[in-house]
Amino acid sequence: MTKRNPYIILALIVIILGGFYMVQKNRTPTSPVIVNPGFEGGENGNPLEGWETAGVVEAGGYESEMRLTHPGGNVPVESVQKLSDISNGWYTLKAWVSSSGKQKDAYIALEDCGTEETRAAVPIVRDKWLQIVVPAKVTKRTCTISLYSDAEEGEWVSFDNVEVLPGRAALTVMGADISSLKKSEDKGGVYS
Ligand SMILES: [Ca+2]
Repeated sequence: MTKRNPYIILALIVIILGGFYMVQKNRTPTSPVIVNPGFEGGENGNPLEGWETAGVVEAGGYESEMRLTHPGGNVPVESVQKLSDISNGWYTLKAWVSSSGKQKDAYIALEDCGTEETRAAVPIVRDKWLQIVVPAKVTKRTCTISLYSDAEEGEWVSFDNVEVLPGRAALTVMGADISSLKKSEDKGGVYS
């Protein structure tokens, strides 16, 4: 045992901790936790747990029991859920959507993320589930998921299986207008 050993051990500890720090720093952000992302109900039995919404939960979800539905009416309906304490960086919001096909306006959005709000329109396709996606860059460690629809009485827009994943989706149909979505659907295209 020479007296240099303590220094060697100290140097090793510094190297190991430094490496650990680098790994932590460069780690890809994890997926933010969304409460009740599929509207199958929370632990307390509230079917809308986690969401601030004037929508309703009803049967007939995407590959599941339940879905969130925005009924049409005099005022638009918005459902939101705020994600707090997330790492800054790019995220992509994904949701399965379906509608009566006559909405005036409907979209999924990421807002209040520190950058400009981004949206993806719910395609005008009747009674068919489609997955739409939209990315946003988070710069203030929070971001709000918004599901929005404006439709006449008797019409409806549904949402299910909401996800937010780290990374930026690279999609050609992203933000495309409805006519091009319809065209790409006719060609057998998918939206995610
Ligand atoms: Ca569901």
